[in-house]
Amino acid sequence: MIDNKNNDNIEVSAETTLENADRRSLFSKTAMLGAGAVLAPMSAAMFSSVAQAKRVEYANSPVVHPGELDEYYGFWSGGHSGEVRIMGLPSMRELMRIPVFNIDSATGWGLTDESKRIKGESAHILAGDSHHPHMSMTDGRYNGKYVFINDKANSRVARIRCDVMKTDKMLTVPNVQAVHGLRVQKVPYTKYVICNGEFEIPMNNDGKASMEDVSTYRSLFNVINADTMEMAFQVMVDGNLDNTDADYDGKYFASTCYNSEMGMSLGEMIASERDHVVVFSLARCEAALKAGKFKTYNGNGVPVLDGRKGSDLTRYIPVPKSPHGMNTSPSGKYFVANGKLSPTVSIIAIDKLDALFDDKIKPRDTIVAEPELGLGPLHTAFDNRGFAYTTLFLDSQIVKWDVEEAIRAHNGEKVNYIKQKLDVHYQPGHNHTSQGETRDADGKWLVSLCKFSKDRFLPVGPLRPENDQLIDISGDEMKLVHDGPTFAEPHDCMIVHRSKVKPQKLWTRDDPMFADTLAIAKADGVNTMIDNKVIRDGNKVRVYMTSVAPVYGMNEFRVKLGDEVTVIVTNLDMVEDVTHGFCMTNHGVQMEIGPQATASITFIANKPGVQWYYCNWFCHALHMEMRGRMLVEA
Ligand code: K7E
Ligand code: CUA
Repeated sequence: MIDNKNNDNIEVSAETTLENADRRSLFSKTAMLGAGAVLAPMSAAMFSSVAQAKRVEYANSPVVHPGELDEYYGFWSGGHSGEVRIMGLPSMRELMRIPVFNIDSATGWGLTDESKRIKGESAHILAGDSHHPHMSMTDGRYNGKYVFINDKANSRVARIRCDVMKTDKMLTVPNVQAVHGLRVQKVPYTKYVICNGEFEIPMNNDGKASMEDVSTYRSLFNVINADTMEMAFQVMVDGNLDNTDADYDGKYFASTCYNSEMGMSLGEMIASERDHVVVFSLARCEAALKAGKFKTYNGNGVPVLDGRKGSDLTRYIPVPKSPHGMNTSPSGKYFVANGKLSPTVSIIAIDKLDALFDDKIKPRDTIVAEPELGLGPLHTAFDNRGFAYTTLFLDSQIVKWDVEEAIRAHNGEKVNYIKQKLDVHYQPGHNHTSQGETRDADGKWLVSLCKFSKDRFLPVGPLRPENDQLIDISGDEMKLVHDGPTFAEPHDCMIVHRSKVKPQKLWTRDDPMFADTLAIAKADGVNTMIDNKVIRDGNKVRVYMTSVAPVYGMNEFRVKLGDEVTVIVTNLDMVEDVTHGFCMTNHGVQMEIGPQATASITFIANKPGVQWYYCNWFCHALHMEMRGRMLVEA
């Protein structure tokens, strides 16, 4: 828990606006030219030269004109909206929403048969809390295949296919509660997705084991096979787990722990001066797994390795109390644990971890600096010039600092490693640089995901948007260039150059997303590309229809009251962007059918009489006429 102690006393004067911030820097430059100039009234010519100077001052242009395309894809978590959003950068335009853990009436996500199959055992859960979207990598670089994201609320991890930008797998992680920090293995490729079980629970959490004896509670580190999206193994730890990241050698994962006390109340959780970072050796974990050195719990058969203190699978590095973010520098040299309650970050030298695991050095010997940055450091991002950018939640600032200089200062040299502090608005959580979690960090853009927007936008009632701010980091100084209101609550994001992502324009006819539906059609003897047919199977009715703008292949079909009706629509349009919908009026039935896709939805025909269905995705001048009747016999 962080006390927003400066919420109330933040003065939002004109000083904090972009224009005035620039004017402020202009004044200081003018002052260097001569004090007299500062006092002279500004002429129109001077103003226009200010505008000129401002234009050239941005090495990066944040302006994307109408019709122009952005240079980067941003993948934003939707927080407790449960979704993922695709942003264009630098325009900060929202390009698309990908429903994941939420339900979505536009696309039918969570309603269609296909999405329910993907959601599997958690299909009945209609809510989620997405935090950390991260793309699959090859050799420490984004490979454009998948984005993975966690659902803290329901302990799930989902995978999004980047060729179609749809969720294609979902897994409920067993034996844990609240899956929080999530990252991917970076090197040699994303074989594993790693994520943290945050809340501590009894290992056999069946209500029969003691629920009072807190010493039996555990948190688990979770390793998921990225390809199959099945559990590979879990590692039991001491303390709880918060955020995590992987190295660039394919050897180590590191996670922060804010509750080494295993406290059950706030006071207990923040009692000790130090918590820790736990480092996992992948090779040792895989060897233990192979050797069968694991147990299983709750009857699910998932192997759980013992990585508690004293185990050779892990090492515990004490750091100042209640660390939060964990970020690997793109040089591959450091893990940075962000202090949260401590004004410091702890820099762990990854090249010392071999010695630590061989017990040649002590855990604290891996810490090469613990620079003091400001109040409430939560997350750190990096550029390609050796600078790090850390969010200061309590100070409402981003601090830019030099990693190597911080290490030199730690070794006694007199260097000021802090380069700049930039006000952001307000209370930033995550930040992210363009490609900054990969070897391709390019030092162009930084996004600060601010939790509060307060006075930055027109008031919209007690519930306000968050504020995602775009900052140009390409020059010597960070420059705030854009305020972007967002709905609850992008925790984290990632920024990928557009050259890495190659989305399809149409669906492929045998796409795995609806392969099961096509198999059912085949068993019914239906060719979905041609046939418009009703198949009765007891009280189950399958209605197959095609769609070509602006008509369905079937104007009407007849069922009996109480039938379980599955409508399977195939969109025969081959034209980019001609998406059809299917909506059964008064039945809560809605879905999207993309060009060349097949989609299906199942419901009970529980209303007698004439029931109209219609296309709810605008597809044609005669889109209103794209409708038909379900005749329900009483
Ligand atoms: Cu810092 Cu869930 Cu990544 Cu939010 S966590 S800020
Ligand atoms: Cu088809 Cu609207």
